[in-house]
Formats: sequence, C-alpha cells, structure tokens
Amino acid sequence: MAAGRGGRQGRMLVVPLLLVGLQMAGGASAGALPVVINTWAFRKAAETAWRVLQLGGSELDAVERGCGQCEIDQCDGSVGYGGNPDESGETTLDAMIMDGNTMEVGAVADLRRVKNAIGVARKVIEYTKHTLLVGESASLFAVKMGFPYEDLTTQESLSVYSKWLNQHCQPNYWKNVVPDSSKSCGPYKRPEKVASKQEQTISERSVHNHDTIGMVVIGRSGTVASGTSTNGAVHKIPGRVGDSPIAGAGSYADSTAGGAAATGDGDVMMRFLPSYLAVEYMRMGVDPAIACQKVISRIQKYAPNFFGAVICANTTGSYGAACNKIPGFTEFHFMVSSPLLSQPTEQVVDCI
Ligand code: SD4
Repeated sequence: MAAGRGGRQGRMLVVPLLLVGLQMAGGASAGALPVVINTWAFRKAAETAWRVLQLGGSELDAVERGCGQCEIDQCDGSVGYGGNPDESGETTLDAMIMDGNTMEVGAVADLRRVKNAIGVARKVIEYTKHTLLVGESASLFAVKMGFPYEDLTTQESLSVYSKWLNQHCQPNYWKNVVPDSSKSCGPYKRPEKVASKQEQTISERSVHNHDTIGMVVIGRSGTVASGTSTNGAVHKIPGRVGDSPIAGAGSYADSTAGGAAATGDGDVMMRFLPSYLAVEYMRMGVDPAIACQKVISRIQKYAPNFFGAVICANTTGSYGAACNKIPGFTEFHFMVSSPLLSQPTEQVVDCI
C-alpha cells in the first residue's frame, strides 16, 4: 500500500498539473536553495528538517532530525521501532547519513534495541573512522555513545509476527530449501539434491510492505547532506541488511553535484547503486527528474516488476523523483520544502 500510506494531511501538489511555471514533467522544479526533499508523504519529518535549517542548523542536523522524527513517529510502521518484524519477531533498524562536503558516511545496520538509528549513524561519523557498524556490536557502540537500550517490539509488531506464523510463515525470503518455503515454516536447510530451482531470474517482490524515509538536504551555499532510516523488509531473514544503510544505494550526497535517496525493494535496488548513479547523472548536467527516471529505467531492464522510487536534487535546488510502475503502485508521493513554497509541500509523480 506504499503509495497511499503516507497520510494525505494538508496540501498536496500534483506534478506537473499544478505549479505551472515552477514544475516540469517528472517533478523537476526551477531551483532555489535551501531545499529539503524526502520520500513519501512524511510531512512531520519534512517540517522538522526545514525548521532545523531555518533555525540555523547544519544540513546534517536537518537530515538527522528529519529522519529521526520519522523514527519517533514510526512513519508507516516502516521506520523506527515496532514495525516490520523479522523472521524471529524482532524489529531491527538500518540507517545512514552522508556529508556531501567531506564524503564521510556514518551507517548502522541490523541495529537492535536502540530506537534512534540515524542518531547512532551520525555518531559513527563523529566518533569513529569507520563507515558502517552492524548488529549487536552496533548496539554496544550506541550504548557507549549514550543511547539507551529499549525494546523495539510492540503489540502491533507482535501481532504481525503471530499472524505470519499462523499463515505458515508466508511470505518469506527463502528459496530452493527444504521443507518447501512456499508452503511451510522453517527451520529450512539445503536439499540433498537441488531438483529444480525456484527462481532463475533476478528476484522481484512487489509486496509494498516497506516505506523508508530517505532525505536530501541542500543548504543555501550548496552543501549537500543525505540520509535514510528504516526497519527494512517485513519477515526478513535475521541478518538481512537492505539498501538503506549502504552509501550510493540508500542515499548519496556530493556537494559538487547533488543528492539522491531511494526507497523500495532494497534487495534488488542495492545491486544498482541507484543513489550514486543518480548523482553521477546530475554531475553530467542531467536534470534531477530525468536522472531519477534513468536510474529507474536501468533497474527495470533486469527487474521490470521491482517496487521502488528515487528522489533527486541538484546543487541549484532543482529536484525530481521517479518510480517504477507496477500494479498497485502507479504514483509516488514525496515532500519538498523550498523558499518557493510557503510550507513543506506534498508532491506526487506518475511512475514510469
Ligand atoms: C529495504 N529499502 O530495507 C528498504 C525498505 C524501503 O520503502 O525502502 N521501503 O529494502
């Protein structure tokens, strides 16, 4: 239900029908800085990031606080605690933040028992020479940085988990195992002999059970920062890390070109480094909306039915978005804040 879950509070602009003169096909706009753009209709996140900038905070502060707002609000149940339990019923978090001036990245993946994943990711930049910390060790790092251990399980995530158990653990992410993973729960193991492979082509998943926040902030002087936060894919195999905490996949920021962020089926999307690719297109002078479209087209060639979208913005403040059209997902909603808009505004683009 990705397209519809963002909540349609407040004003929404349909691109390109409204804002004629400012908008171009695909969501591009005449540029103005600063600009904040984020995936889905996560309005409070957009407002928080915009407010941080208005109060003189840095681009990184805006990304951290904006995405952090979604972690508090449990945006769509796909960000923060209490959503998308894995196969063992636990909610784990992935997040990253990137500084487009220094190209430093801080990221955490498979983070357990700590709610503010993007806050921990920021600490990876500030207090380590690393880029990505994972699992229990990331949690230990978080505690050293002063974050509390908290239970990420809620009544809601428990009920999603027990419903899944009751329906024979369907759907799940296994293939070519015994017992047959399309019919029964595990534990699974490799068969003695592989009879016929269940999947010959790139795996595709069009279940819309995940809506990550991805955000790009470009300050008045053209400094770019980006970030993401998510609890990943529901019923994922423990240990699974998606695209969101991976630089160039979940998001990418480069103050000499622009920034981009991705949302959708991370298992497929991360293979194409969509955010990096979009930024490189923008570096070559490609309009942000077209850069986003080119990235979606690239993935479509291999995975025509993948679920996903990309947002792009360049250092002049132009921006755009694109998504892959599949049944049930024909348009993509995102938020934009800019001096050209009186308030953070929901926009929508038709998928291609
Ligand atoms: C993931 N890409 O873990 C994330 C989920 C997501 O919109 O973006 N949902 O695969």
